[in-house]
Amino acid sequence: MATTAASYTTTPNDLTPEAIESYRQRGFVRVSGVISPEEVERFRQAAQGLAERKESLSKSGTFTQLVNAWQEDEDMKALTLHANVAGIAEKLAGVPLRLWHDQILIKQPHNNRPTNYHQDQPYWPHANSEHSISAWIALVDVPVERGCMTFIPGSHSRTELQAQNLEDSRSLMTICPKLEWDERVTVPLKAGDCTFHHSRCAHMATPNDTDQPRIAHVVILMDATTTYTGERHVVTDPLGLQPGQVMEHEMFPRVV
Ligand SMILES: O=C(O)CCC(=O)C(=O)O
Repeated sequence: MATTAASYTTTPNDLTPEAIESYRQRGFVRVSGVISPEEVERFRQAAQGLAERKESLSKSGTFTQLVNAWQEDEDMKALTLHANVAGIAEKLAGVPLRLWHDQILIKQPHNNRPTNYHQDQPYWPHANSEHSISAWIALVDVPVERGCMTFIPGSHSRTELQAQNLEDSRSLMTICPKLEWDERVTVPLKAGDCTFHHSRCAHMATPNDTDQPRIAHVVILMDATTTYTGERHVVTDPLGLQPGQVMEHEMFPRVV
């Protein structure tokens, strides 16, 4: 399906210096219309189809989690490597990026479980990656009641924190009590809109209290210079990477 740049509300060229500055100061930004309405329909169907064929990595009930969907489905590959999403991400990050991994995250209706506060970076076997960024793309309308994201502005400056326990709603605030009193910003999205967040920006997602599934696709990009630490991770474990090597591999293509 041919899609022209004109059908996107926001392209890399539309990003204002204020939006880029806001992302760098706060660690997240909302960007509208990163994919077209036709693409929303195509990618939503692809995500739902893959969820019927593939087992969820997460068994917690928080969400159905399908990691590296781009390896299993051509339509999901088109979304994960989408030039508009990657172009905006690279402008926000300000450095060349490569794919780390993607994940479809579906919160089932009335799942009754928030995604607890955490930073992403502490779970990853990465060094030399100061600018990693996630594009959280809504494939359905996501009002607050369907499981949208909430961010703690400025928390991406906390680079010293250990990995948080996702099963414990108090974990992040126990590790870093100061964050308890910081502002929190909740960001509902229309289908086709996206939040971009820095990998150290603390965030959570509300439960899905509606009758419709919440379907999001997250494209996670890392600095092109990222090196592998050797720590265990489901994405890198099968690849035979050497600790210290730059993460140049066909699983981690450059995206722009
Ligand atoms: O969508 C969610 O429930 C959480 C997403 C998340 O934690 C992330 O994209 O880093």
